[in-house]
Amino acid sequence: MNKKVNKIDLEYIGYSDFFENHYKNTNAKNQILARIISEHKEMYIVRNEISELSARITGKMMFAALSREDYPAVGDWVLITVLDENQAIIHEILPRRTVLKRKSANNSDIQIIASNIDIAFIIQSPDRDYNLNRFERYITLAESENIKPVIILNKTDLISESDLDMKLFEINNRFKNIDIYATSIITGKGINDLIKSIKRGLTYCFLGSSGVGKSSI
Ligand SMILES: Nc1nc2c(ncn2[C@@H]2O[C@H](COP(=O)(O)OP(=O)(O)OP(=O)(O)O)[C@@H](O)[C@H]2O)c(=O)[nH]1
Ligand SMILES: [Mg+2]
Repeated sequence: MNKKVNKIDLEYIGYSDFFENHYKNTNAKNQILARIISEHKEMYIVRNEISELSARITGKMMFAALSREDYPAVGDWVLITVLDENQAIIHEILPRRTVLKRKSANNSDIQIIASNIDIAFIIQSPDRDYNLNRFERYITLAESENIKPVIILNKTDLISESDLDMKLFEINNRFKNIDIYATSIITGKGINDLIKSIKRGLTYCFLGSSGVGKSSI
């Protein structure tokens, strides 16, 4: 699984003083830093300066875990030891700077959507349950965690100029200090502006219903 990756600095994938201050206080002998980039059944993919590895948590961590929040989540900075060129062991999760959570389907446990996010792109499209209250719920979720919300109205090719103007007016009017991008992957509208807004070293996520264009963008 050791995917060939370019050597990078940890800052490039979001490492900052916040994590460094915690890292300094761990007694991490022989353990190195990595970031969780995806989660599979009891297995994680972690990334550091030089590689991507599959990783599992230690038995100790598993037995000590009281809830979902004690397990690694996508976005976490963790301390690992490397077993071989493909595998690593996760020993510890550094404190999370921000956490996006939701109640799981059966309402009994908290699910972590992602951690250590700086900016949330909150995306809707006119053909998929477009609704200002939905923007509001996601904005509240982000802001409650000190994550900066940014609105994307995608698939602008599906509506007329005047309908678009009206929607942008009502979004602007309701969410006064929030940046808004009107995009279309068909015409390319707004995509360059969106890309230009993205800053190296910050972590972004997309929040929105199925089919609004998160993967496409
Ligand atoms: N007309 C139009 N279609 C779009 C646009 N962006 C995405 N689509 C289409 O909308 C459909 C859904 O897009 P996805 O990117 O898969 O949506 P998603 O938000 O990732 O959906 P989930 O992964 O199910 O959450 C696809 O068929 C895309 O081609 C757009 O700007 N205009
Ligand atoms: Mg998708």
